[in-house]
Amino acid sequence: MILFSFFNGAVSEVYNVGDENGWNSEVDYASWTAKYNFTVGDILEFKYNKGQHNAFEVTESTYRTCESSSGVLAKYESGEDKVKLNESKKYWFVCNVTGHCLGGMRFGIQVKAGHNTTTNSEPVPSVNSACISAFDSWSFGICLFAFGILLCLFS
Ligand SMILES: [Cu+2]
Repeated sequence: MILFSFFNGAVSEVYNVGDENGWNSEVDYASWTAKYNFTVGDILEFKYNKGQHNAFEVTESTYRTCESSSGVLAKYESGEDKVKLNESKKYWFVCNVTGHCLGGMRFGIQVKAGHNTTTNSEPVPSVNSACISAFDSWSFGICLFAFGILLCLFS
């Protein structure tokens, strides 16, 4: 069960946004996103020079207008931002530095439910049963040990 959870955890992918080019004005993000299938549990990593860019998760209308006075869902500004894709939905990202969104630093991706969705409901019961079975064999060992001492004492 532990191995099973571990295996499923290892399946999630980390996508470096823009691949080796990173997150900047020179990349065509429409063709970058077209290369991959994003699944719930995957991680997007935005790499850029802190302060020169940022990554905002926004609504679709904010993505279309690049007008970020509203519709901002999350802000990432560290320069090495890891964004976990927790939901099966359409995600929209823009750079909020003036002119960058209109200049092409924006993309939308469809995140599909997949292998990880079934595991999301799984970990609690599987960990519990793993603990219970571990405890059972442990206490069984103690019983054997105690029984062995008793045998020694009375023989
Ligand atoms: Cu930018």
